[in-house]
Amino acid sequence: MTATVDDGAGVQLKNLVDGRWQDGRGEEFTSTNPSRPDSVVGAGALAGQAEVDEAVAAAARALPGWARTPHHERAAVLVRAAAAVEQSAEAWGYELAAEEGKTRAEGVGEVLRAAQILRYCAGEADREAGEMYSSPRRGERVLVTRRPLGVVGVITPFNFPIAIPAWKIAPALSHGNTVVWKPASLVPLLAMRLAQALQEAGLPPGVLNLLAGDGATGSRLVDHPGISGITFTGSTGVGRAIAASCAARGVPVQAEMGGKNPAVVLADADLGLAVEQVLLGAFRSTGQKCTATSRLIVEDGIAGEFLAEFARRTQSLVVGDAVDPATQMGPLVSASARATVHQGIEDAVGQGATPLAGASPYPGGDLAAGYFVPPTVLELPSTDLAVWREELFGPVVGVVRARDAQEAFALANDGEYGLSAAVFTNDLGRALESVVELDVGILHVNSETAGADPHVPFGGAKGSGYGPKEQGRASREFFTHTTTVYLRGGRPA
Ligand code: UN1
Repeated sequence: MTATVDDGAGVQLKNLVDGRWQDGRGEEFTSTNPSRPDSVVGAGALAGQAEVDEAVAAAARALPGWARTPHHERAAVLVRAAAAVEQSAEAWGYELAAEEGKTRAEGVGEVLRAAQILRYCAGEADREAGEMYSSPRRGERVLVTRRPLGVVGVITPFNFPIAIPAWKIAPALSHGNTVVWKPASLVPLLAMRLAQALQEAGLPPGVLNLLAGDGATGSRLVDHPGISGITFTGSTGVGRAIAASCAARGVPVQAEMGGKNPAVVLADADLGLAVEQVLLGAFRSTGQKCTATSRLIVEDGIAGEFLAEFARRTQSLVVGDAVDPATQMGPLVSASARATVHQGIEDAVGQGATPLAGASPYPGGDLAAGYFVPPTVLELPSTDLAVWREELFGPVVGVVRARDAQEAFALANDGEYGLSAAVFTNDLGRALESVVELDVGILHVNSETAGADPHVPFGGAKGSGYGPKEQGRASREFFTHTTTVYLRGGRPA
């Protein structure tokens, strides 16, 4: 019988190298359920250093064949994988909730999103086209065509165990690259599920290689001379270190990093809508999204009314086991994440922040046994506090009040990140003003800060992003490079 995430021993984890599923040769490890930390979800062994070399070598061998495979055939693999992923949405959504801690509904939604991304990228492969230019010289045309980057190293975070890998791996494959993928070691099971779906959909051996690993595995991959590019999502510190190391060797990097995303609620906003949306932005996925709302800027005139309702709704969120359908917010992913968030709240309160909701750790019972932190709203005495400036990656929102829209936009821009922002207003002029004023990669007018559609660019300004953006046509800028072909033929000039 096949093991399940609820058996106790966990699902047996394997690596994929050169088309073969094999046990890792490094340290043994397990992934556990953050709602019930004594329950093992997956068990296996990390890839050793030699396996990184083997996987890169396999990807390099597979590259010429895959790069020359017609786009339509590459697309067909992604379409078949999308169907398999979609069919598994309920089962894998459950596993995702058990492994990562987001709610089951969010888990199922994320698996479906991965299927949607695979389909979108298949369509892009089918639409692949070059450009033809005229030439200043007689008898000549100039063709611009695209070639794959090569062997791409893919390093993905724990918080979207299948959607983020899909939006990196699918465009890599559709554009003819081969991949060595190291997912976060906290979520190896969902990584294995996606790799299995792609493999079974007909990828030739070596086109996609999966290695369970830790930071050392990631470094080995980043520094590997056989890698032609790295796409990474994670913290700004790690992203910048990767960018520096790759820049020294002239290797392109696509890094999607931290966020400290503001929601700005202006006095003319629909307050009911704003409360709903800020709740989603702040507390879905337990705030563990680089796009989560962690700063709230409220215009003075409506601050009292808005904050009272927002705090009331925050307190009434149902926090519990991620797989329980009644749960509205699950746990954080790990004990260390919980300790960091607790510390961040304690420091803020110590520096004069006023809790409007949450803040105190759960005293006992199931919530204290799991990695749960109450959804927390803190009104801040100043914008100097770390909770306003630094990414905490948890269900914590810092609030400040603004005199008017101008001050609100200035507060929103204050800081080193620029991933996403939300502005709540019914005034078109102010909405348009926010488009000009806010230095962000993603702006939501009257919707929450999180979310990313597969057909439009995703990525941030300032410390939030480095290199070409992800998703949509934008991802082509990273996963391909152009060859400009001067074509002279016919009668000489
Ligand atoms: C989303 O907002 O739905 O790591 C996606 C992250 C982002 C993805 C956010 N790269 O949270």
